[in-house]
Amino acid sequence: MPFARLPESLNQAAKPEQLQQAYSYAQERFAELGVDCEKAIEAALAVPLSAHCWQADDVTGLEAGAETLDSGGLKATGNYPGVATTGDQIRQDFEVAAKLIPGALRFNIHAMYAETGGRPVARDELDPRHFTAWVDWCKDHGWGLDFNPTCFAHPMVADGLTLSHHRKTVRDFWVRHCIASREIARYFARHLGPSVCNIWLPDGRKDSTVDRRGPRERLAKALDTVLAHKMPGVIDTVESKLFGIGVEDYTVGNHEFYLLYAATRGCGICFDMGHFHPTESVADKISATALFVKHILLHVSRGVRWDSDHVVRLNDELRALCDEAVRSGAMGRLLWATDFFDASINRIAAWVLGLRAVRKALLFALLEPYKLAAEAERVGDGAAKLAIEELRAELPFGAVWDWACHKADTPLGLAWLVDVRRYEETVLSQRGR
Ligand code: RNT
Ligand code: ZN
Repeated sequence: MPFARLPESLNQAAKPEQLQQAYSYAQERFAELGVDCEKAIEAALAVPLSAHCWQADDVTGLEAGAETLDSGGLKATGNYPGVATTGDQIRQDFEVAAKLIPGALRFNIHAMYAETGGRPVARDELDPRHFTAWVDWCKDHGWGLDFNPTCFAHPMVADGLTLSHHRKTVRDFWVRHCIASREIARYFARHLGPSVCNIWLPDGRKDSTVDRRGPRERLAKALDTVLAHKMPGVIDTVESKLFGIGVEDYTVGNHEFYLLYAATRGCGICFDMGHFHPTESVADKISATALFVKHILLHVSRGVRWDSDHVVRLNDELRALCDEAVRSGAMGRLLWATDFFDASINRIAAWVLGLRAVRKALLFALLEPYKLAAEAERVGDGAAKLAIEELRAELPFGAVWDWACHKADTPLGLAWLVDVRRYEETVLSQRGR
């Protein structure tokens, strides 16, 4: 695909003396405000970000005869060439991205990324053997591995319903699939350390739903069966949603349902940034929820007008989310995962952009002169608080970010794009589509 002209200097390594000088100046500026840049960098790089595998293949999965996303209310748009079509390709692609993203990583797969050697295996019969390649690969890289049952893109999604269906055979199938998924996550945990198993399902109705209670009652019961047994090392989370394509009127697992489910059952909750009303702030949910729920999984995403799953950028929402993550003191109980899928640009660039943006926002949050601002708020000096918060936009954040990238042995500025382009020319452009 066409490449825009970029400055030649991109290919050259950053000049260490210049970097060091800029960073020293930044350190002084932040220190005046009581902020330790070294500590902030260390803390920002240590937060494990779980990269979603489905950016590689537009949420297609590896199952023989895969169904389209239509049975799930999700939509990936675009047809940029070079889409990954095998597990090996997804892994190879992410290795390229991972080298360009500073800080700790994990990986996040769905049940539909099982590798069954071309033999169809029913989703309720999946087991750890179908995921050994993922585990070996993560072990090689020192990454944890997270999991998601795939309750969409499947013929057993009947009338748009899975765990909440009125027919027991449908419900039971998905209960078995979700239990199998937790077993798989337990196997990940055994080999790679704690594993998040996140349940999201598309259940809902298109129009003027009459029985809104029945499906919710059935979903609560089905989830209780799924979660009945303790799985050591597995962190169970449930993900709510406002609506999906084709199910605009009613979502069985809405926010209230899952928030209360998690609070009463003691499992974790997942907040996806695209799953709320466009002006509703996920950031503000953190400190409230963390009082009552142990684990909060964040699906970092970017909706444009709707739950469009655009590539994550360092925008106001992301900054607010990370600010609240740090300020709330709940960081140790937050789990970070990305969830977006853009098929219209180089997919590896999409990963790098999104994951770098999350890391950047975390660093930005950790560099907040929080103590000063909080003190101003406490004593009632609203003008000083505003002034301190406004100052954040003027501080030399870029120099600290550059230093963090340098420390983490990853490219600065636009330089990562050089590697992504080279890979597109040599590898992606050779793929069939
Ligand atoms: C769907 C949810 C869910 C999925 C992935 C593929 O709206 O956000 O998390 O995007 O599991
Ligand atoms: Zn999500």
